[in-house]
Amino acid sequence: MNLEIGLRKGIIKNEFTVHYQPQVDILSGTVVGVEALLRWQHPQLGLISPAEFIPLAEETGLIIPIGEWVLREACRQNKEWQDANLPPMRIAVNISTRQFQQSGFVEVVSRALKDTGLEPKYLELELTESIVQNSVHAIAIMHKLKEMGLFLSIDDFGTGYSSLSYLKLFPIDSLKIDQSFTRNLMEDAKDEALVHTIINMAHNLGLKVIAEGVETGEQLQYLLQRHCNEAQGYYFSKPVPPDNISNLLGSVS
Ligand code: G
Ligand code: G
Ligand code: MN
Ligand code: NA
Repeated sequence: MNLEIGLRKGIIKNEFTVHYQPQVDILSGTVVGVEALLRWQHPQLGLISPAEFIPLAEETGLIIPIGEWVLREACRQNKEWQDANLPPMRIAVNISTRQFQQSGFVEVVSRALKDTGLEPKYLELELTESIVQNSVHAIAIMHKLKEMGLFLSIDDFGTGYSSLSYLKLFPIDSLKIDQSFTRNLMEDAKDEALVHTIINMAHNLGLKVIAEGVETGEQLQYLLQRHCNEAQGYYFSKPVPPDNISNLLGSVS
């Protein structure tokens, strides 16, 4: 099968869905956000992971319509949860650098918020370090998004090729510690040192910090002792369809 043709058809035929993974405030144990994670339900091949099709979507530019669809769907879903009187929380959407750099990205975001009625403070954009390319443009866009009231974070922190100097320049709110550091936290002294150091660095810069890929109570306990703010991972829940989220709200730990 030609994946690109499949992707184009998938957009038209509505084959995409979004799953959601809770993000938990470590001190209170409450869900304070969810990350939107795209899923492709292919008619023949079944569920295809974004890891398999996002790179192609980026190369072909199809990430622009797909990314806009995810953004709108996530905003719509969060507003629906709020209208159903679930506790208000942030929804985090992954943004490809290519999508971020398209002209009119700020307008795409503001239209999604306006059309769905979601308040900007309940929308988080997860950006990656590759955004540092063309950083003058990126910083200007980030400032516009911050003025609108959005929450901005750096995803997969520490796995890109960038220098740390961008941390002084980017108007961001939080760092997401990549799961490759969290995974062997309790067994590998170097991973432990990196996680500890990222938490302290984030706090010294006035940023929040969230650990991804938390799978065990021991990892969570460690993160609590180190004052990491939030955690996300299979320990709490894998990404689930939207209907399952209401069961997870409130206290999960
Ligand atoms: O959800 P995991 O479930 O398999 O996601 C795999 C990868 O795909 C992760 O790196 C994740 O950030 C990325 N991803 C998931 N959903 C989206 C999306 O809507 N847009 C972009 N750009 N990346 C996504
Ligand atoms: O790049 P990004 O951080 O957006 O990727 C999120 C990816 O991590 C998704 O593929 C999601 O399914 C996966 N994921 C989330 N929690 C865990 C976890 O606890 N362990 C592992 N191995 N993967 C996880
Ligand atoms: Mn992410
Ligand atoms: Na990550």
